Amino acid sequence: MSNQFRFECHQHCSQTQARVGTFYTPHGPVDTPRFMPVGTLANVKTLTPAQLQETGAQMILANTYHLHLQPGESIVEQAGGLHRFMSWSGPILTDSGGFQVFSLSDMRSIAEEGVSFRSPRDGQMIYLSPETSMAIQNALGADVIMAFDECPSYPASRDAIQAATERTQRWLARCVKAHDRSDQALFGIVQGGTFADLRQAAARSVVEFDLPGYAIGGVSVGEPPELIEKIVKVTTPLLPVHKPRYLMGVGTYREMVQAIAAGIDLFDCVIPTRLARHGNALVAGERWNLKNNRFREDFTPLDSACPCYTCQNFTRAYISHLLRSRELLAYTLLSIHNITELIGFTQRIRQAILDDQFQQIFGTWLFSSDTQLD
Ligand code: PRF
Ligand code: ZN
Repeated sequence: MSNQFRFECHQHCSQTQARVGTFYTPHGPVDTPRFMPVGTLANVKTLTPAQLQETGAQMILANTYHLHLQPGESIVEQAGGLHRFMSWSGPILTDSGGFQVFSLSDMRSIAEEGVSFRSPRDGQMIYLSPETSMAIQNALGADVIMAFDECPSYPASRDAIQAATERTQRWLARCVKAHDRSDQALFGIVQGGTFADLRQAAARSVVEFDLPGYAIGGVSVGEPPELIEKIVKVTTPLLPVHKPRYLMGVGTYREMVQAIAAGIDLFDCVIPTRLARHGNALVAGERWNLKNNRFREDFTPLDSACPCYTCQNFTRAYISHLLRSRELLAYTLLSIHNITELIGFTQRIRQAILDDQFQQIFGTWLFSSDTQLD
């Protein structure tokens, strides 16, 4: 298994902890650092796999929580697994359901054994635990599966964060035991809130499981954004150099640059597709709403430097017209651009690290604030 999921480090930045690598999976390599688009319900909203591939996407995400509720993992398994079900031949990662249960459901109970909640879909009671999450993810068949964790909300008391972090550790031991497929890589998740010592204790114990990759969870949950960098910086030095590192749920420009400088390799975020559904394009580091009057007669591409299908073929005026007319093509065109833009951003960072120009080119994003961790 270690060979199937090896992570090769090609280059280290001479001024930061940034690195360039390749993470190998049974469905192909992932060149890092890299942004991963989110395909919650076995599709990246409004895109066909061919369109998605053209954005530069390599590994994409899907969600245990959503797929368990609908259509249920047995249907995906009968289809031959997620790759065949959704016709995506590249690498796939499934999140464990932990985070989604805590953020999306009407909770019934959280106990040592697992979590019970009411399905927002039909009110049915659902139970998730380390064992059921592993069984579901084994059935879905993604290349990378995530440990079932407890992501504490922000703010919470130190005692509450410590309890959730320690439970996440005990749950990891159960995940490792229950995980049943050697062709799937199980990643552990470091929790610990904004407490440096809890993060470090969690990192030390997660690493003891000698897993094929590690994630940092529990960030971007409402804390001041400048704390993300601090959390990452106290955690990555304790993670092995030769394993991929994934910062969960982060995908804004500044946070990605800062996390890459601290040694993170993988990111995911719903931002590009969610912004698209609200009529927004990511251009020049800004969010533009294409419904705005100023675009009605603007016959230039969204971003004339962008290689995406949208920018090569359509104008701002056309996209503005589609949005005003509520035409569905608008969302496809904006999603293509936004995903291409964020993946391209991480690809430009990758090239800059290879050329040892990372600090020089992206240094303006690397301001450090004075806010301290607890
Ligand atoms: N845990 C899991 N998935 C996640 C998170 C987490 O803490 C986050 C936090 N930003 C996003 N997705 N399992
Ligand atoms: Zn574009």
